[in-house]
Amino acid sequence: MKTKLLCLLLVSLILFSTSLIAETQKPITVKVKGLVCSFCAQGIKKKFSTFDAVKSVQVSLEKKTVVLELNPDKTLDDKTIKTSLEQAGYGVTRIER
Ligand SMILES: [Cu+2]
Repeated sequence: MKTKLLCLLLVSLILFSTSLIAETQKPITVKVKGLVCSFCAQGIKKKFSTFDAVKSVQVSLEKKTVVLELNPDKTLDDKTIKTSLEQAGYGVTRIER
């Protein structure tokens, strides 16, 4: 009886996770000016982590990019991204979606 319940739980968990994958949005790539060291990267990561819509933040010092992965059904407009980075002292050269 217990095994059956556990099995049901596992199946629903798998179904749930696949539906999440299906809804995953295309990440936003932001080209950032002034992004030079790991402190910048940490600060930017921290900043975007506070956003409800942001699932994950990846910063590349080599490419000078910030890649934002959004949560399903959430949006983040260019203006918000640009303002946040400018307030932190960086410039935005391009936002790719
Ligand atoms: Cu820095």
